[in-house]
Amino acid sequence: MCLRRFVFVLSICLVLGLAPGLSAQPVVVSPSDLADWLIGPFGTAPAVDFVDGPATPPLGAGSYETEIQVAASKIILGRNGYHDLPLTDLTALSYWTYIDPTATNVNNWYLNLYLDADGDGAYETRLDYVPPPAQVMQGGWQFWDAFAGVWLVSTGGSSTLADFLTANPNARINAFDNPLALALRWNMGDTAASYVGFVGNLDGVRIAANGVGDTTWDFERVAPPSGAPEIPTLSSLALALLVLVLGLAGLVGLRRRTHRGAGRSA
Ligand SMILES: [Ca+2]
Ligand SMILES: [Ca+2]
Repeated sequence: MCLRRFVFVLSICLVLGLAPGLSAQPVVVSPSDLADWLIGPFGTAPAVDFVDGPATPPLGAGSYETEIQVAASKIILGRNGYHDLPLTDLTALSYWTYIDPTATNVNNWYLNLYLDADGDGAYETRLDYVPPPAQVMQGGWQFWDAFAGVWLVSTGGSSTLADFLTANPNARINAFDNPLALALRWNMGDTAASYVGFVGNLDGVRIAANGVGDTTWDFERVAPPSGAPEIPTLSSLALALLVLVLGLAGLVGLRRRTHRGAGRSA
């Protein structure tokens, strides 16, 4: 393979070499700027905080942590802005979680999606995505592709989003069922005791939809200074490496031309 072709192929690989579930333009969510996230307790407020770490989060240096200490304690992180969106326009929905090694409860962050299943403007169905318990581990970040996963259906049974759309082609996201009008919301905790003992984190939440955009939110204890670039993501590191490779390729080409020129003039 000639050098030019090698550089081209490497460029494509590097640019496409993003970690799963990370769009190219993450948005930081921090205590000083929640970036339109609505975060609040339900029942007894659990211990929650924006923290550094743990370990190496999928984006930036920090994440959002929750510890459930008593029954009927829950934290909700939600977004509006997706109300009335046809479900078929949703193209990605994923997040990363970490469960602390000391946690005595390994139930995980779960996601609610509120729907008008028949498209008549009235809510009637909620889908719940719960990371498969058999895949959950402690002490490491894990990626969950809710868009491709299996969801519990409030009206009965379980389904992937694709199968739900086949059965309900007019389904639209509908936020009217809950007081905060959050069509999409991540939850930790419950109205019962089933999450007591959980200690864990959330980061790298991605929602992509036609007509709305593709955004990954990066939860951080401290927002980057205004105007400062965020801590490099894999995509920006890939681009930096690409620039380095192109620069080296240019130097090699220049040396070859210089060498040939010297040979002809000798
Ligand atoms: Ca983060
Ligand atoms: Ca309806």
